[in-house]
Amino acid sequence: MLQETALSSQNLMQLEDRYGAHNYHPLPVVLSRGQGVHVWDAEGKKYYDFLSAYSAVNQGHCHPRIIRALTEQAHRLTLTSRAFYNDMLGPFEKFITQYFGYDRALPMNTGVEACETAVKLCRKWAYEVKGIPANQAKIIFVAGNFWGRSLAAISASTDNNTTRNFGPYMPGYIIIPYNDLSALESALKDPHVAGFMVEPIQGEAGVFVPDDGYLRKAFELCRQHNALFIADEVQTGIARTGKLLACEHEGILPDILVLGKAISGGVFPVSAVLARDEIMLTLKPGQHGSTFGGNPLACAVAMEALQVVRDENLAENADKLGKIFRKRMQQNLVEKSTLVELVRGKGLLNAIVIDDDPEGDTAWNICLKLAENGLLAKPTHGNIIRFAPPLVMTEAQLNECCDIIEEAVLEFES
Ligand code: IF1
Repeated sequence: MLQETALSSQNLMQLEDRYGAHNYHPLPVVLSRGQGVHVWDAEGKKYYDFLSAYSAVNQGHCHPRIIRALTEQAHRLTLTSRAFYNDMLGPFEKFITQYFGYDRALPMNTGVEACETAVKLCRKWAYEVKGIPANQAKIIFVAGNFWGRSLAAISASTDNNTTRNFGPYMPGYIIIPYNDLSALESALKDPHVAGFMVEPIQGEAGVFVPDDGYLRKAFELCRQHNALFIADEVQTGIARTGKLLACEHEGILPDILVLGKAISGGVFPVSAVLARDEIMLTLKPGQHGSTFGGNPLACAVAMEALQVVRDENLAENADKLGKIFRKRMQQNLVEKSTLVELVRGKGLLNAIVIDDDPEGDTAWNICLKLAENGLLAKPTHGNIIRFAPPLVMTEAQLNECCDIIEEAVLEFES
């Protein structure tokens, strides 16, 4: 095994190509170390990370406090299953419910599992509390949503590449346009609707920020129609958008909150669903679970990772740096270059849109240039480049990164 670490980036990419499934198209960079806002490749070249593992490493790579919590717990107890109690789960559940203001938490592992848990909980509540007839419950989703790769998740997808040749799909879903309150209002008139699940800012779709007031009004419409408002904050949560939760920008607390990614600082897969008693207590023993969900290692890591977010004021930092980032991109790219159509986002979840077809390769080539110049970002949907650095970045670092981005993009100006 030791000799594997000595392989070149080229060799390592060949190994993945030869022995792995071809379900990804990564940038040709092989990472072997990370610390804070930086990662290093197999040859030792240093980069700023502007993806943060899709917002999982908000606290920065290998945060010393989180790694210490991980290793200390790993030496003591890692997994018991939920067949027995463990001495970390209760403290974690108390901690996370108080942290976010809910009655109860249900820990899972990945984001998709937590989202699916939310869908199951919503259906259970629909039958046992709202009184929808058996097997008739419907859940509303919006076009462009992304919540993972399971069959239940892709059944809600409107992206052909995600869904094609994986049918048949899960019934009981209604898909409406995003950021469209009248579509929501008419969909909610169906008395069999149990809930509405939404990302406060659509991540995978290309960092789409809805109109101010959309989430608040959607929440109120759900309340009026006795449907649950479910927020998928797997990507937007944990300080990414400049508040602990993106829903806080609109002063709402979702009926069901779904968290993943950065609740562990990206150290370990941890996800959770939070809800009030009335919803969560519809689940009885044997009706949901997971071997790894709520394991002591995950609990120790997540408590420390959430504490770091608070102690290091990461929400405030994301808010401050995000404003600087968008201002610079607006002034130095959108207004000066014909290539960049716009910049959008909240906090440190941002994207620029390149004036090119979605099939074009300008955004990809810009990302290759950025990598060469020491900054890692990834295009999405062909012509959108997402910029989401770890939230532990300093203002000086952010300005240096803006220099790198501006310089690289302007080279493509024809
Ligand atoms: C991949 C993008 C991000 C998510 C929201 C649930 C999940 C995700 C809002 C599921 C996951 C990922 C997964 C990752 C790529 C990615 C992504 F590229 F698709 F656009 F983040 F922006 N809800 N997002 O964004 O969480 O089960 O993956 O832990 O490679 O599929 P998971």
